[in-house]
Amino acid sequence: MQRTDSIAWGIVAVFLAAVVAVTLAFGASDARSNAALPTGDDIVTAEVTIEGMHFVPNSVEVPAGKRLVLKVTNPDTQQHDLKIGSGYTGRINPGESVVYDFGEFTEDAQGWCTIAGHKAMGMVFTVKATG
Ligand SMILES: [Cu+2]
Repeated sequence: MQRTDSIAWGIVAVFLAAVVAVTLAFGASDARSNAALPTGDDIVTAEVTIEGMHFVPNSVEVPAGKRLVLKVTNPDTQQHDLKIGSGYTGRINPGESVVYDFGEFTEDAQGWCTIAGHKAMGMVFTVKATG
């Protein structure tokens, strides 16, 4: 009886430890999240909406030394995404938003939607590095 209780509590403890580990691994370090835009002196944020095969707005200025964090919202009826350099939001489902930290920019950069044909139809986004 005593021994069975100990084993049961041991299993519970292992399970809880696993949940905490998974939460830390996938919560804190993931650049993509559905959270609200962060704030801070070292961050430039913008809300970008996809409308009729365009990003609105389709450009943003990022001063030197600041990180660009975008909230991209897709109200369209099909998936879209946004890739700028090595930064990538991943596919954004219809009706969903993704907050993504694209990091710092030392020079101008162009981004686009990677889904076939969308870039040619106007889904491009310009980052202007200033300062
Ligand atoms: Cu697209």
